[in-house]
Amino acid sequence: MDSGNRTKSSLTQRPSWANLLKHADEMRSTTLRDLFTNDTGRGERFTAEADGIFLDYSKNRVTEQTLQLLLALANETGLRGKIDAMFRGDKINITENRAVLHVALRAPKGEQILVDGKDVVPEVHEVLEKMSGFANRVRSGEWKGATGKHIRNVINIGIGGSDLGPVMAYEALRHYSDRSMTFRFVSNVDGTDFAEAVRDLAAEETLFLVASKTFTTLETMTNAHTAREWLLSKLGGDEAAVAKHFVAISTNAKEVAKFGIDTANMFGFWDWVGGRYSMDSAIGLSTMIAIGPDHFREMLAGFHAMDVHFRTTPFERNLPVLLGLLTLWYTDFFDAQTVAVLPYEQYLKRFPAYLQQLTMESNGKHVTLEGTHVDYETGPVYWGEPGTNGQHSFYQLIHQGTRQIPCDFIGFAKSLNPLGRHHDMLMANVFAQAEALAFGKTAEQVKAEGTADWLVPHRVFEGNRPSNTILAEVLTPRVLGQLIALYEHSVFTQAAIWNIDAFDQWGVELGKVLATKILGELESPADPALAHDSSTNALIRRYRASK
Ligand code: G6Q
Repeated sequence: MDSGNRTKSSLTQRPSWANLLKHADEMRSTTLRDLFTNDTGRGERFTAEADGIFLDYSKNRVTEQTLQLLLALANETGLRGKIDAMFRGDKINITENRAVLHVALRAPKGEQILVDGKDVVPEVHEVLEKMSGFANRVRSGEWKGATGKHIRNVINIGIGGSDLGPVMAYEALRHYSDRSMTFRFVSNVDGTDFAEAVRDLAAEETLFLVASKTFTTLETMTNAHTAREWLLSKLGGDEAAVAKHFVAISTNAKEVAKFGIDTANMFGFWDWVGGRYSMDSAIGLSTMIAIGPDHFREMLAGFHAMDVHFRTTPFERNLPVLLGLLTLWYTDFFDAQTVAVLPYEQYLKRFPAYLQQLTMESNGKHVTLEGTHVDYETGPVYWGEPGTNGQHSFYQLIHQGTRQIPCDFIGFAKSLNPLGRHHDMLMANVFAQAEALAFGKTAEQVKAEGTADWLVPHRVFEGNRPSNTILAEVLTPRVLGQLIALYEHSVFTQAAIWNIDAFDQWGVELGKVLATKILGELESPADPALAHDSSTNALIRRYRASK
């Protein structure tokens, strides 16, 4: 955006960048049809696999030369060293002076990861043990509410990184969850979210997990206080009930105690876990209660398997590196604005929404680590919906619109709910969509079907539209962990090359500050003196007049 007159960054001055620009020009006139015709083994060769996660990237507008140039760029920009720095616990989140160690959350016992000279792995396992004990007590009915009833309902109150992961994981792993329990997630400061979540629940059977790294987030604190009032109003006002119905997940013990939650019922994590990288920390307590500690550990093992793959596999066979490089290829050299993530698995219906935060909060940055404005595009917009639903809606634009939208199709060999021919039909659509996007349908083919001449252009599919196909055997907790880590490290790869800080999120601050100021103006009994722009002033007046 607006990069026309900027001085050239070190990235765009690199020889490999110049080579990629030149090569992209050549590739624009090559089609996937040609690439496949001229190389019949392509569909088998342009693939990679990591512990059962299979990536077919052959339907991308790339050749072996493209990959070599992208790998050269990764090497020139020091990707290897940057990966090592993250795993070593270096403070690579420079604007917040923090280490970035979500990988430590899934490190097996005995591994050593140092932050400021201290090994953090034992603490990770201590919290996991505490979570397991608690989850087992809730699941077995040993943990009782204030009136002696079993807990049947769990409500996670959190927002952003303290919500999107838990929601997504609950939906994704519902098959493995305790069906006698109800799980809900309240995030929005819109009171409707809370009201609808509790309207049919008995307070005496309800446990609130207040999930907030800082324990100061406006939405979460507002919802937590409302939950407290709701509970007390239903249980006769006895403050002692709070301890049985509220636990906290936070890094801020002081604020937790201030809220009235016993810090013995607090599950901690650390400032080296970013919100959007925290679903496998204590923030995942709702997931653990739903699926049980053993399944949760399986999920962690999946994350860890992908971490090891990312850290140790040569880049040309490294799934997150390949995925990251392909995204960068389209973003910077083909002017692609977005990436569509299309899971053909109903349980992954919240996966695209989860990835939106992971990718866009991480790589939505306009300055380099040195603070200079970039002269290249950074993070693309990620979006998507599960298939086959999307096919009957927005796929039209992907097939025949004017934009290039790289797609990630995600499919599984087996269904968790095998019903008649459903799964074959589902998977036939995955393969058909990727094929149609890549190869399209020519005017000759359309004509040969007897189509009237005037109608032919409408029915032509240009093809040449890139996609990845990611396949796994079946959606398990382990596979979910692998898939999330795959995208986490793809984001890392992109950020490393773009030389941006993928782990801060200053962009969300300004709106928060302004909202606090405006809230006072909306609630002030006397007409406030408004000093915003004329639009904001008028909107505030109109709201005050009609509220
Ligand atoms: C994530 C962001 C953000 C954060 C929420 C909730 O990386 O930092 O989405 O997770 O603002 O923050 P708390 O957990 O502190 O309430």
